[in-house]
Amino acid sequence: MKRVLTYGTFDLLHYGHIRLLKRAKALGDYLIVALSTDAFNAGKGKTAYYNYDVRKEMLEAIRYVDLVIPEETWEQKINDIKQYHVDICVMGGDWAGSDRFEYLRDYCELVYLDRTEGVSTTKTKEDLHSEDLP
Ligand code: C2G
Repeated sequence: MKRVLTYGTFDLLHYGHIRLLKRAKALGDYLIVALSTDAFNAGKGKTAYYNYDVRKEMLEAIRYVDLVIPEETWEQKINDIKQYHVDICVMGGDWAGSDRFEYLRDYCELVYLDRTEGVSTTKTKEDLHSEDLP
């Protein structure tokens, strides 16, 4: 059984997230999502629209996702890989080459997948605040 791990906030879930999760799952047999907690996001100066419990509930409803665990620190990744016997860590291309992930190559395969263009949580928020919505 090939086990895949990915990290993210997955706020205001959209098709870019879904396509990432679908492709991540296709790389193995079991997909673990380490979901940023509200406290971890606060540490990044981010506040998700939906809280952790709701974001977790939505991810668990996705057919590609087998397990959701909390992402509480930047430093937990090696422990996650060992604890869950992860074979592949997958992230979107915006993280390609990042020091936050490159060191994981010593512990598992690391794969960056192209982001889905034209959609993001930030863009959704900006569009909804826009005066010239149709
Ligand atoms: N993503 C994507 N296409 C988009 C938007 C997002 O492929 N249009 C991917 C991102 O590259 C990421 C995943 O979907 O791999 C989740 O996106 P975010 O919730 O924005 O994740 P992020 O805030 O980058 O959190 O420790 C790492 C962080 O937890 C990553």
